[in-house]
Amino acid sequence: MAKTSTARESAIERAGLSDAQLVEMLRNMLLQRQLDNRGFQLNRQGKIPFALGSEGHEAVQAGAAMAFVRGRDVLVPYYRDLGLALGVGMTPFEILSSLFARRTDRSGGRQFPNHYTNHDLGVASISSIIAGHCTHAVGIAAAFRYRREAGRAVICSTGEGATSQGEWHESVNYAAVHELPIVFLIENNQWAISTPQSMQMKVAHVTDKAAGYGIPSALCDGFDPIATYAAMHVAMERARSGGGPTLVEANCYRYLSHSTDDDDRTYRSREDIEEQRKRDPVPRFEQRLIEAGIIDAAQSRSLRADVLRETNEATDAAEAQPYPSVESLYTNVVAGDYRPWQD
Ligand SMILES: Cc1ncc(C[n+]2csc(CCOP(=O)(O)OP(=O)(O)O)c2C)c(N)n1
Repeated sequence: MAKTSTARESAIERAGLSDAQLVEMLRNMLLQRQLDNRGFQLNRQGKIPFALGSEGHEAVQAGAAMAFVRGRDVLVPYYRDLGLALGVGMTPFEILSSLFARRTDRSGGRQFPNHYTNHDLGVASISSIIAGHCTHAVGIAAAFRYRREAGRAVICSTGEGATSQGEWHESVNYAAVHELPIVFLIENNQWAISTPQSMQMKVAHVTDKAAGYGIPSALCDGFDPIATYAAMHVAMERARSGGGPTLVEANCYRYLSHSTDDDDRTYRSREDIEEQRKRDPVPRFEQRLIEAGIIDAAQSRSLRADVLRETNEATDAAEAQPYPSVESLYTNVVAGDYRPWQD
């Protein structure tokens, strides 16, 4: 028998999210997992040079994306933000065009893989320099303030390793002093390539650093998309309403190697990964929605099939696109016809 909406309300702590939004978050997580694995598969098939893995970050990113208001907010992501990019409206075709380095990529097929961007959706281009993008994010938040564009906020995401970088500290400090509308989202997956958190900082949590800048912080369970959404929603509303920046730390785990170029067997044990796998956010959230009666097992199977079909179609479509033309080599590199190396 179908559960009543009252039964459903009590069956899941939903932070004000509707059934449709909860299912949208699950779909994002399933799509993220599928596309993420596709990147590694294509690399092993020799079809693309490189891919990064965001497996284990699905709940953080699906939750954070739900707190983003399209057409108003700006996302300044980092390279592991596949789910955030998808969650704010980027398509699998755009992501795969980037992985295949095809002309249809938003950067014309000339950016590094996983460096998503979409000006129309408010997704800033990624900086490969760890924490370098935090200064861009703060600049955007400062522009909102300067132009008196109230009700807009910036999400600036990084891993926990990035919080050791000078630019990160300068950015958080500047945003704090000027009370800028920005949320610093830390996706703490415990590793910065081969460096564990214990070798990265002396404090137990990145949120412990917030006091040094005089800003509020929230530590949330990054294996739970609803918990991440709740923390991000409060922080984004604070930023949009003139309350200044917040530091949100979401604990998660990186199940795959740092990238297709990294062999994580050299620095962490298989047992550690197996242990963390027990908390895998994707099947866990799927099960929660089934138990709460929000979807049934058949709907969950059909969501998975749909996501696989969408990924396959996008893969074929992106692979069929042409590479950038040789003539476009200098486009967006230097202005006009100016060639500094020829003068
Ligand atoms: C300034 C700088 N130093 C080093 C690197 C090489 N590098 C790329 S990713 C990375 C690890 C970053 O770890 P973290 O911020 O925790 O994010 P994660 O990759 O774990 O999601 C490093 C050191 C870089 N890109 N930029």
